[in-house]
Amino acid sequence: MQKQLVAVSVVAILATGGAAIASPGHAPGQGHGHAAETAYGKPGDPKKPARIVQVTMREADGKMLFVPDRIEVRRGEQIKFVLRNNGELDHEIVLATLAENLKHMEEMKKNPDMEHDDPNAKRLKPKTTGEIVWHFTKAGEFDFSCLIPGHRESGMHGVIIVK
Ligand SMILES: [Cu+2]
Repeated sequence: MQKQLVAVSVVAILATGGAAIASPGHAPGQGHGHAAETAYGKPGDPKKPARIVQVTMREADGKMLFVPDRIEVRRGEQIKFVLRNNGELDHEIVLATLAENLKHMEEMKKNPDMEHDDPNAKRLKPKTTGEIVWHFTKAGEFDFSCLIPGHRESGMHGVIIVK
């Protein structure tokens, strides 16, 4: 019985350690005390009301784009981005500050298979849909981009204005 208890607590410690390692390592702006808060807000709560904003990803005439590419938000508003990839290629959306996304884009060039499973990002295969719920707690101008190498440069970015 005693032995079993020890085994259980070791497992618990390992599980906790694993979770810490699995937390987003390449999401700048995090880790300022409150874990999830960033310069552009924080992950939303799906149980709370959210305004739906549909964003479509696609390619057109050698360009790649988000429709719309300009989204206005009131500070404090929670947005549910309803995402659809209408293109022929994989695409992703990464919400961040412009500086962070530009830096991240360079990292992606070195490591193109980097997968984004963070609350501020979603990667979609062609003809699939997804969602991001984000709570915009801070005013400012932020960026959303597809950081798959070559895509942002082909036009795949937009601006979120939080007033
Ligand atoms: Cu893309």
